[in-house]
Amino acid sequence: MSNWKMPKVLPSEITPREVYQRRREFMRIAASAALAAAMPGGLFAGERLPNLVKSAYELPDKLTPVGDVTRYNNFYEFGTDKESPAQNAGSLKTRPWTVAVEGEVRNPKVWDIDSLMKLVPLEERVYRLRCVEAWSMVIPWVGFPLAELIKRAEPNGNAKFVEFVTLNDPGQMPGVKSSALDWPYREGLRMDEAMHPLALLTFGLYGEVLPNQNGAPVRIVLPWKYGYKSAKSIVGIRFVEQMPLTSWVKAGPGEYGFYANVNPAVDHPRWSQAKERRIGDFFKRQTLPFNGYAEQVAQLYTGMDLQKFF
Ligand SMILES: Nc1nc2c(c(=O)[nH]1)N[C@H]1C(S)=C(S)[C@@H](COP(=O)(O)O)O[C@H]1N2
Ligand SMILES: [Mo]
Repeated sequence: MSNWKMPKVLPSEITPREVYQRRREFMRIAASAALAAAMPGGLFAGERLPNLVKSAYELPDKLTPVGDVTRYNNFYEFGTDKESPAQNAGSLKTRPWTVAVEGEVRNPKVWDIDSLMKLVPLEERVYRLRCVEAWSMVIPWVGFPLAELIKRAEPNGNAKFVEFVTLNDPGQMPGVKSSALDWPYREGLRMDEAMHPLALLTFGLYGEVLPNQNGAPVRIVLPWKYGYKSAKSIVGIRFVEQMPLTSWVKAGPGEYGFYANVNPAVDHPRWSQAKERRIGDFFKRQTLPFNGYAEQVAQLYTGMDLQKFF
């Protein structure tokens, strides 16, 4: 190491600092993508999504490297360890795939996934994802507002909630043989939450189709809520009158609420929710109310006791 010399001209001296940093960020992402592609189990499908619309949603946060996004997951149908989904989700068959839109709507329809993806132009939006386990990531998701699909379904007056039902196939999903959760994994939203423009029906990340472990071929992303609300590998979207009993509420009603809005003031009974560790960071950071999206979504909850409706 002793004969190693500092290069005379640092890249930071010959390019504007911003360009240099952006290039470094790009190289870091490219490196982790290459690494992920080299890993077994098809970690990153590598299938580009065409004609992406650049979103108006900007975030100052640094992106989480794709290798972390695709190798540190929660997807209990493929095992409960963070590494299990990347190792086991290769067995998920994402074609043919349909999503049944049904219940209290004027236009029920079984959508083929490829038509659903073309409903409106796909957008890339960088959203934070905050898990209830107090880690977080920043991911460039690709999709369109769930509201676009809901509008076409024309919910009737009885539709007060939306329920998401996900695939439950023991042949493809080794984890559903265990009783870790009540399968199929179910999630839900109140109608006004589901119609919010930040609720994203998601088909990809980092410009490519969703890797299986991230919920291929279609999932929900709700950036102001804990990650468990963002149901993966959806096969049904049901409009219902009663608040759906979701898998996590059923598993532990004292620990997991229906609303699950990110709230540093309401602790999980077994740990604090005041701070989070951004994956890749050493130091923890303060968790923001509604995961930093309070300005956009807080008005959905005015008058509600958020200690009670957690
Ligand atoms: N079907 C299904 N969807 C799911 C889960 C799951 O176990 N099964 N886990 C949830 C949890 S707890 C989190 S934090 C996010 C994780 O998404 P990611 O692995 O893409 O980061 O997915 C959510 N969606
Ligand atoms: Mo989570």
